[in-house]
Amino acid sequence: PGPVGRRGYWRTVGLTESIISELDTDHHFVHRSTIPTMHFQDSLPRLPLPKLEDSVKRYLAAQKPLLDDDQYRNTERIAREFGKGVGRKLHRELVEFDKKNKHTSYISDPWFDMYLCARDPVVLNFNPFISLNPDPKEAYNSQVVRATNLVVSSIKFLNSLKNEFLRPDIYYVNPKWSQSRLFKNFIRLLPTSVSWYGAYMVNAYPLDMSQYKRLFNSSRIPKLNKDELFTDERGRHLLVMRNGHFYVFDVLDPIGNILHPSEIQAQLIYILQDADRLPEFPLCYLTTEDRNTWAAVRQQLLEAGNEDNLQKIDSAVFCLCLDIISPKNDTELSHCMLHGHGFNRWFDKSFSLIITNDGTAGVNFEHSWGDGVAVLRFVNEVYRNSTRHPAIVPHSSPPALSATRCERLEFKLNDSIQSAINAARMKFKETNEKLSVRMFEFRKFGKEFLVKQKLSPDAVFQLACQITAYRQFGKIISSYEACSTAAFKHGRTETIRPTSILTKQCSHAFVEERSKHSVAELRNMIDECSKYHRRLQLEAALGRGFDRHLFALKHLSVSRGDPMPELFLDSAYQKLNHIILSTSTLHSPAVHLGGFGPVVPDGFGIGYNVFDTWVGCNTTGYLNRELQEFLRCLEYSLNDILDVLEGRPLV
Ligand code: BUJ
Repeated sequence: PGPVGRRGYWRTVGLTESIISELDTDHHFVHRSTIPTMHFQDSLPRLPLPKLEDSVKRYLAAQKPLLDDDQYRNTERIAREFGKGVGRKLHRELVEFDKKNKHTSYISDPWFDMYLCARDPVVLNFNPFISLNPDPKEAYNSQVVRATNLVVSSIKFLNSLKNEFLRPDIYYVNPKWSQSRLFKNFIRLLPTSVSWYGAYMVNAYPLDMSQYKRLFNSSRIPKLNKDELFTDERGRHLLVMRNGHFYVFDVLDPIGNILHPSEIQAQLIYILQDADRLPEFPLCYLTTEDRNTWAAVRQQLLEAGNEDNLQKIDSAVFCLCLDIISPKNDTELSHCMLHGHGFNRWFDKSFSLIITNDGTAGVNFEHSWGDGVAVLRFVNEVYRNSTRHPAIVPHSSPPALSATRCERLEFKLNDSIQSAINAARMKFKETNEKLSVRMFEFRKFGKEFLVKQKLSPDAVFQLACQITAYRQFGKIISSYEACSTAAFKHGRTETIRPTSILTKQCSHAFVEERSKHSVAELRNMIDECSKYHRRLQLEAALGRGFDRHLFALKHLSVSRGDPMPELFLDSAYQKLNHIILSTSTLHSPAVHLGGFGPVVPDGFGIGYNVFDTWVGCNTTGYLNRELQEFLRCLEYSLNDILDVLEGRPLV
């Protein structure tokens, strides 16, 4: 798909500017930005390619705490040889490639490949979820009212995006500029080739918006060995799932008018009544399969005459899942949003908006096309719009349905497809039964306290995890914190490695040498860890990590069919990339919870946030006992840190 150009969508449907301006803002858009959505895209800075010697240095610094002296010496030798030999050659080629591809970043293609070539099921292994706070007005939280309002707001978001009315993502160092008319009007007049520099002059950093073109009307298509991403901007229909049945109806007319909200409500009510029982062979389970299995069955589905239906699923604006369950607590909610029962999700859809029976909403998203920044922006806007400008009010009565606009998709399933669905269902059930989800809350301090202590809240949480892992496993383990590189054109993410020599020393002191150090010494260790973590965070956000660079070099070597360089065969490299603690954080007034699965069978997935006055995390893992123990130790570590920060010795 081509990029969404200014007015691009409307031109494809043959609209003139005058008709567009007649579309009333409140009813069709989430807002109308002065600065066009894609205004900065042409002049965004490019993701820097670090110097090879810097990446080797950073790699070794991340390896050091994980290895004993002999192992480190060996890994150091291998890395240095790589830096002088084969790595240098690969790096030079990568630099050349990067120079010739100024429209993108060096990591974009390799990162798409990383996702699309992975053969594990997307559910649990890749798709994260973000769940929304309830609508503050109690009565707006019934399933149909919430679903209708969120669907309307989502389509307004889509309209805003397609018409370039959506405000560009900008990171403001000084947020006062975000409100300033002068700033917006000045920036708007700058040509797109220099607009980024205008923002930069006032310390505002526009972010890459390229991922948004795959937010709507998009699906991941399973293919043998490498999946594909599919987008059809012409799709005007919504896919609704209920009890494993598929329904589609148009939510937009050809000129971009949103179907009247009461009509949308009426369609949803019809669907709730119509889908009263599960189909015998719920097709959705196939999207929980490993990708090659699913690719083969999808081929059979096409051959059995289901092409039109699959096309409707893939091109739908997005997928709305109307669930029959009402989760009793956050753990159940997490299970529901992360994987559900499997029969009422199309996990390949770019995102699914899930509404439970009690009106709780969340988004489960496929990860290959984009990252948390884009999805969080979408969640924030639809939450805000649906709560401030709800399209329908509770108890509003929808028009009586004379003829339903919605089509139920009926699939032709032969014996072989039916047994594939049964097999997928069994596998899915087995895997899910093994997954534990555990919530954790620590109420004794939060961001406010830590900032007063001149510490980075994120660093303190990460340090607490390091101390915890050391206490639990008696050693340092490989850890990962996701960091966005959306400040660069086609940037994705970089890894922050929260393990360092400093966190190792600190963990050792907190676990093994509790009475050996004075409170002042311990406090000093925390300060040093915080400073170092801040530096790693900044470096990662500026594209100066080592993970993506080495990954791109490895990708280049593999794609050329070269023998694998020793660096990537080194068991220490593999250990570093066997991520036991996989962590990610986000903060937003719209978000209630978020989470993702562990990335290795013996690891934990840790979604966390340091709130103003408390610390919370939502953790997942296949090893239930270990996960429980981890959280018990985490509480211990946070209490220890609090003791030291308040001047009490460790006992
Ligand atoms: O690193 C990457 O390239 C992408 C990562 C991959 N991984 C998840 C494996 C780290 N993807 C993301 O980071 C996106 C994750 C989106 C969900 C984040 C959840 C954060 C939860 C915050 C709220 C927790 C509050 C708990 C309260 C009890």
